[in-house]
Amino acid sequence: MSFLRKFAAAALFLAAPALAQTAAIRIEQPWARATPAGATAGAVYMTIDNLADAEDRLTGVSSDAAARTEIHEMKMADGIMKMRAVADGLAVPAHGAAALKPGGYHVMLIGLKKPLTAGEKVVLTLDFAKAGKVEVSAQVMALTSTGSKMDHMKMH
Ligand SMILES: [Cu+2]
Repeated sequence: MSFLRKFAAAALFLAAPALAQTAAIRIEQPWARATPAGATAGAVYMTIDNLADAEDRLTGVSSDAAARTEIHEMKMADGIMKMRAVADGLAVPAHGAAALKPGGYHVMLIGLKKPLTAGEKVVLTLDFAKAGKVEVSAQVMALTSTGSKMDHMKMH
């Protein structure tokens, strides 16, 4: 009975969907915002879970989708939203998570080779100090900014 239970648990584990993960790092819901025509930069968001007993650090990101890829932070400074590249990476606490989301941390794609189009995917390689390289496929979602909604309302 005990053997069967163990076997069932192992089978369940093997049947788990192939998420982007190493033993220690799990990426949840990676997504990017579709870019308007002519835009040369785009942002990618996700939640990084660290299942390990030690802190890890996202030290770099690369992608074939853009000329350059940076880890950015958005912050209010003197009443203005400003973004800048984080100097020494993004810490992911042990048994914790780091959230990349609009208005905060994000992966910045600079010099897009083509616009990010809703329904497509953008592939990134995340580089962690301890876990190493983790490939992520981010879903591109429709562009919904307050600005475009207002423009749309004005048309009616
Ligand atoms: Cu940015």
